[in-house]
Amino acid sequence: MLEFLTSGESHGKALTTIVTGVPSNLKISEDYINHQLARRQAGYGRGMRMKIETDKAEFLSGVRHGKTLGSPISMLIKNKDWENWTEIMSPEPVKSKIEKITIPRPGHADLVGVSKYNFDDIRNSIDRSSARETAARVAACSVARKFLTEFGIHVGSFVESIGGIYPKENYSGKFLLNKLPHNYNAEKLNSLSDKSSVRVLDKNHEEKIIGKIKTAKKRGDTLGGTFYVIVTGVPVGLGSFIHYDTKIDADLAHAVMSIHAVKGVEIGVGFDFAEHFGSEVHDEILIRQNSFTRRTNRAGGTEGGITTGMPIIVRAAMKPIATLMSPIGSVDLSTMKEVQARRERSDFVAVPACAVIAESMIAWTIAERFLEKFGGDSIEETKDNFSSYQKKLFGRLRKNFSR
Ligand code: EPS
Repeated sequence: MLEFLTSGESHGKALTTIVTGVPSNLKISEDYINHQLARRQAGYGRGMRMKIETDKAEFLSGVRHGKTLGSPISMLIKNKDWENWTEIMSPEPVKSKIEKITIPRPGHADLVGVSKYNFDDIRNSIDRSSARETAARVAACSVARKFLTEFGIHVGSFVESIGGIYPKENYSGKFLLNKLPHNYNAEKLNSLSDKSSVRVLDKNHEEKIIGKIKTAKKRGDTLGGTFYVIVTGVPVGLGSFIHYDTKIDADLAHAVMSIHAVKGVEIGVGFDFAEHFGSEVHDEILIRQNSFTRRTNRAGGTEGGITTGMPIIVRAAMKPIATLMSPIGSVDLSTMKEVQARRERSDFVAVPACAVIAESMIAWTIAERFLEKFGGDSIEETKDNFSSYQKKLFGRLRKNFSR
């Protein structure tokens, strides 16, 4: 079973992750992981912290001479900012008096964190609830992403809107209406979106969004947005309808909703399904080149909690960052009086980064279900199992149903 854990506080010494269940002999390098980490750090509207950090993962175990060993893969990502926080975040008690944070930011985990864990300093809550943790997630999930590429499965994303600014062209429609070449590789999306400072697909749209972010900055305010993640090359049959916790659409929603500040997730046309006749939205089944395909892909690549073989299409909404330079109302827990919320260094917009994190979490989810179905202790064994299934799939059904 594929599993990962992360550890680390935002201003602690480092972030770490342990990834288990990866078959042996998968080719992987620190450069591959670091490329994904750099993508997570980018985006117009991020704050000062991203100028301090250049996230780099270092393998501590599980990889030898560029290949996985099948043993737990552990990685370390140092926080460069740690040198400015050695006293405040010291694991040992310190002599100097550390000022406690007593005013929670609405929308952040500050108040719920101190309530739940019985803290006397909001710092204890801030540091683990920070989206900095997603650097460790991206490192872990990049192993899954690399694994998937061995099977022709690719993950890409783009930002659809920031602050309510949408593109003129309905890009997502291309995926939902299945207007792409048969062998479309979703990574092509990244070669376009990564060129944009807000990870959108056209220049005009980018300019409008940057204008809106500048307005937000001037107001001391923040913005959220929506993005798409697309996965191509997914085989038929990942996930299952057998139980509530085996459905891959539920897994995908969980994976994306677990990302900081994500408040909505849709698969395929999502909420739009609710507004149409069934005949207008379900994807007709066709036979092409000895396999099944669909005229459209409004279901977003899943039916009955199982992948259909069409691209997976996930859309999600991220709320605006909670830290506001022009704060809204809160309460000072040291006086129990109503005051303005505390300012704290933060981002103005992190939707482009969020899309990269969602790509990573989705790659993880697909890899989990892929390994559950095809197994294998080595990548060679997984490949044998996979290719035998793929080869026989259509013929088996034809035989089963032949009269
Ligand atoms: C982040 C690091 C954080 C924030 C951001 C994400 O660093 P710092 O708190 O030192 O500025 O920039 O986290 C948040 C917006 C948040 O609300 O927690 C990162 O590495 O992605």
